[in-house]
Amino acid sequence: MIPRVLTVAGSDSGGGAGIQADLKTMLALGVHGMSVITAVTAQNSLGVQGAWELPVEAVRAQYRSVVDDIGVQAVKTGMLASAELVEAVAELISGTDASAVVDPVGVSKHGDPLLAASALDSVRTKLLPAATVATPNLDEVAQLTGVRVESEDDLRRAAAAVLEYGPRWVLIKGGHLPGEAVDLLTDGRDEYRYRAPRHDNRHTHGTGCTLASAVASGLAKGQSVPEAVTAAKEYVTGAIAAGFALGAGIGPVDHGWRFRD
Ligand code: PXL
Repeated sequence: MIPRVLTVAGSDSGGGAGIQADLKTMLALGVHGMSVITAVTAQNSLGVQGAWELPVEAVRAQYRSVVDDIGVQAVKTGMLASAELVEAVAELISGTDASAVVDPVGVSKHGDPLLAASALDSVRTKLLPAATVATPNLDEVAQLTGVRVESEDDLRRAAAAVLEYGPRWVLIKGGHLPGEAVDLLTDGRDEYRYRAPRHDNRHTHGTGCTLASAVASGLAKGQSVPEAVTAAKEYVTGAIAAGFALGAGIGPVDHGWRFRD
C-alpha cells in the first residue's frame, strides 16, 4: 500500500505554503497526502490579509475521519493558531501510532502571526513532547527557548534547549545565518550537519512547510530520521533553486522542480 501522510496545518490561498505546499510536496515524493485544516488564511505573495481558525471540533472530526479509516504512517503539523488547537492536536498525535513531524510555526514569511503568543507554552509542554522530529527555524528557537543563535557554534546549545521539551529529534534550521546555510539534526547523542549552497533567489515562500512535509514523507516510507532529513534537504534545495516570481511580492518554491525538463 502507498505510504500515507497527514498534514495538520493552515490553508495558504496563494498555494505556496501551508496545506497547499504540504500536499504538493507529498505528491512529488510519492506518498498519499491528506489534510486536517486548522485555519484558513487569505494570503498572497505580499502577505496575510486575514486568518480564521476552525473550531476545535472541526479539527478533531477531520483527524478522526482520516486516521480511523485510512490510517497514517506520518503526521506533520504546521500552523495551529491557538492554545486550544495546539492542545487538541498534541493529544490527537500522542494517541496515534505514527511518526510526528512538528514544525512549530510562529509567523509567516512576511512576519504575520500564525500562532497566538498565549499558545507558546502549550507548544513547549504539550506539542513538542509528542514530536518524533521538531523543525524550528532560528526565530522559533528564540521564541520557544530564549536561545539566540548568531553563528554555527550556537546551534548545539539551541538544539539542547529544544530537546529539553521532549521531542525525540530536533532539526535546527540555520538557513537565516550569515554565510553558508547549515542545519543541525540531533537526538542529543548523534549529530548530523546539513550544508547547502545559498541560492540567490528571494522566491522562497513555503520553504519550512515543504521541508517538514518532505521529512514526514520519508518517515512514512520507512526511512530513518537522518535519511529522511537528507532526502528532504535535497528536495527543498532543488525547490528553492527553482522558486519563481508570482504576484508582486515573494513567490513560492517550486514543488514540481523534479518534473520539469
Ligand atoms: O511557513 C509557515 C506557514 C505555515 N502555514 C501557513 C502559512 C505559512 C507561511 O506563510 O501561510 C498557512
